[in-house]
Amino acid sequence: MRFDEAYSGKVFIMSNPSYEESKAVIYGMPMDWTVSFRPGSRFGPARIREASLGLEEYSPYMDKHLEEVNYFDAGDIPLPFGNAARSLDMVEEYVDKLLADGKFPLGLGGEHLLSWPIFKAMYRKYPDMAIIHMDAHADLREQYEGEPLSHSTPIRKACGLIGPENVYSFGIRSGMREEFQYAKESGMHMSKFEVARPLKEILPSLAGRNVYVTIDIDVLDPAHAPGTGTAEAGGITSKELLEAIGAIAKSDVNVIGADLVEVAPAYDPTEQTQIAASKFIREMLLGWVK
Ligand SMILES: [Mn+2]
Repeated sequence: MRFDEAYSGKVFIMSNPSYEESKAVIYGMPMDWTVSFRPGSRFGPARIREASLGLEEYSPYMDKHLEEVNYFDAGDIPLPFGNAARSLDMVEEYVDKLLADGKFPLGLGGEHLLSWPIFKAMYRKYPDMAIIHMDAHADLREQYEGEPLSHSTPIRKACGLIGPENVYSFGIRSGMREEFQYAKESGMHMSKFEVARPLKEILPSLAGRNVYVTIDIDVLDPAHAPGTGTAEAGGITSKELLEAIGAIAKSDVNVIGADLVEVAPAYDPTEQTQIAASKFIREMLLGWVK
């Protein structure tokens, strides 16, 4: 006999073993090839799954139990080390398949550039989509040291793809002057420093819209999430991020998919970063998969 994999720490807690029956699919993207500072987020997905073992399956925030959501954990996409372009193609192809099968894609990073191929796949299916982005960094660079495939560029690429007026960034507290200028002039929305309050103000205007949500764990203060490559002082609490996830769940937006990126476990011997991340994933499953 084999013991229950749903409680093994190898898959996210309480995952359904059947892909076919699942509504949502958790998939890992173990890539950190383009990061500008400290690598290590390739180990994020595995550590988040492991940390999920410590979670309660019931959420008092959502008043829901994980058994009420049918999700499958696909494991990690076997991305080729060092080859960013081919890794991104593989992610795009994989998310295309999830969408063709009617699944809600829930991605675990890995670095933030991985959201770019996901945006492209989502946009093919949902040409009216908007993006909600929570992050310490604007990620609005066109390139980093001449390299357009960098984890500092995905939101700029998103603006080019779906139109800056459909991109909503929150919690931003770091970037080049040009990135903040672009945010001001392009017509995108950018809330600096805060997340929950401005998000709650914006959500009514997104009612009925298809919205993809990308969360960079470094939106949190390093006190709450030190395990990340480009930690940035002055961030929000994990309580505020939970509040933001809850506000989206209670709103009238239609969440079409999400990712949580940039967890780099090696910088956090207390493991609190992945423990917090696993809780955010639980809340996203309970609140956003309808
Ligand atoms: Mn980012």
